[in-house]
Amino acid sequence: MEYTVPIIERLKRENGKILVFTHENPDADGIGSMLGLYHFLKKKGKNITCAMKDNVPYICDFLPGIENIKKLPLEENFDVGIIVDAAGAFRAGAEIKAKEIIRIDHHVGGKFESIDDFVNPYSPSTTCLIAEILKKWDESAIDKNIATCLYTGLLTDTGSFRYNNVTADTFDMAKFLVKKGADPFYIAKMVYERNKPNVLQLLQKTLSTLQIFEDGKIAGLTVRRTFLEETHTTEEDTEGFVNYARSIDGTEVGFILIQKEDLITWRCSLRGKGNVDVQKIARAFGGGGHKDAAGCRIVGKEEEVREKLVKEIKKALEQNLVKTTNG
Ligand SMILES: [Mn+2]
Repeated sequence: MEYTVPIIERLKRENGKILVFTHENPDADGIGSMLGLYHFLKKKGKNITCAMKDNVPYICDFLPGIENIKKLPLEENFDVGIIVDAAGAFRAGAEIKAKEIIRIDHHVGGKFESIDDFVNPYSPSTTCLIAEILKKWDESAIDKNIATCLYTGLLTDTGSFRYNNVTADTFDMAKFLVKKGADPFYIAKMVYERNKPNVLQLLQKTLSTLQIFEDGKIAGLTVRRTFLEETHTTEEDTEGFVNYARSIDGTEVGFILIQKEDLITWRCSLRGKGNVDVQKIARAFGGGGHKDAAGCRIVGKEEEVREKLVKEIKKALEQNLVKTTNG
């Protein structure tokens, strides 16, 4: 049966100025989604701009079209703004001047922006959702550049096809994008094998802070501002560090605390191994995310912040224990 997708019909009709944007502290899924959509809409003759608040993380600097990304906030007024890979336009971290906002995303919950939103929390990446939209709109317009942007988000948001968001459909999508020109070896090399020596030094300092709680069920790492200064690195360089906490044998929840510039705000990333819903822990502190990957911000002294967080993780572990014993 033929069906229509509201966001496609909406964008086909739009002849005004379109802004595609993503969340602050952007990752490869946000940027890949933004650029994939940007290239496609440009091909369709649309007046399209893409922008985000922060700098491009260097792992994304190879993505085709990366030089076209503008910096938020923009003075310009747009007819429609499309927020990708975020729970709402508020996640942009900057003012957006658009008459209307539409959201394309795979986060749990989040803000309803428009009747034309395209949201599926079961999708492994937002680039997967973009690929579905573009495939349905005009499969033949998906070229190597678009496929490269979309495959990169799929690769990183699935942890290289290792996370529990991976299904048979994920590989179908990967196959589709590779057939369209994405080069898995090249992309993996660009994303994972361009470490800078000072980033490894930052990792070394970070690993030395490893703390284990609850007989190894919880593992935590800390990045103090001084580490960044001493190694001449930035917060973006801590991307993926939290996975070392999760990777420990027997760990259920891994977390990392990253000290912000003001020294009293801590950005916290949480990673689960399938048994604990870390999104609920993040939500207790006003954050959000997915079942196995979530984040929040906590204000306070380092020890106090860690204590509060560990207490909340323990609570989640206990609740999970009750659930499993009750079947
Ligand atoms: Mn994502």
